[in-house]
Amino acid sequence: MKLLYTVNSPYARKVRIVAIEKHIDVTLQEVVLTDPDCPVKNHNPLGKVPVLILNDGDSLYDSRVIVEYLDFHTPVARLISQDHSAKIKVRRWEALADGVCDAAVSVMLEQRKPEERQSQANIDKQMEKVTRGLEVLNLDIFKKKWCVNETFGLADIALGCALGYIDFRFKDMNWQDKYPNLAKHYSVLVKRPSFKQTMLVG
Ligand SMILES: N[C@@H](CCC(=O)N[C@@H](CS)C(=O)NCC(=O)O)C(=O)O
Repeated sequence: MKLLYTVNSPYARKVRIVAIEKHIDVTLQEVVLTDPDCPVKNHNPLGKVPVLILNDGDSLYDSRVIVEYLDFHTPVARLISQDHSAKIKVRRWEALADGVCDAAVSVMLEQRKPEERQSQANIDKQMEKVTRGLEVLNLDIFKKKWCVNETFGLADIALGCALGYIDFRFKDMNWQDKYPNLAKHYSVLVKRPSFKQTMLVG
């Protein structure tokens, strides 16, 4: 199996952490999305990372499908509960964490445009999604050791990747002071080797 990824994609990081936690051997191929020869579009018509290329040449996307595939691939260290109601809770945490990343990525892309073409209204709208999302995640994690069923799992990984991305892109927003429950959870997650090995860089 080969994973096409970029080092600073929070979605690709989620997949890499899942593979590490489950001890699944995945060959990593870093790509540059702006490169005209970037192979991603040959495997995902949407042109987005992560993409998992299976040994038979078939490809899987997006990150939510890939993590489900990997979790089923081996029963070692289950990250998504088999119980339906717990699984729905896990997927909801993931949806909100990924949604915070979607909004944060939109802000970053808007801010990269030449200043005269930037839309402050769009930046504000996307930042509101980030802050509303973080507020709800902060309330939901209150007094919990792990997100779902008192067990480390995909919900914690998705949350950790979203917080890592916010920390990486918006250092000066002081999210750790504003959302202390999230800060506490993050401080536990970043001690795991899977998080340490996949720190965002740049
Ligand atoms: N929902 C997708 C989001 C993937 C995504 O947006 N990836 C970004 C990198 S962080 C990307 O490839 N962007 C390139 C583009 O949109 O053309 C997932 O969970 O995999």
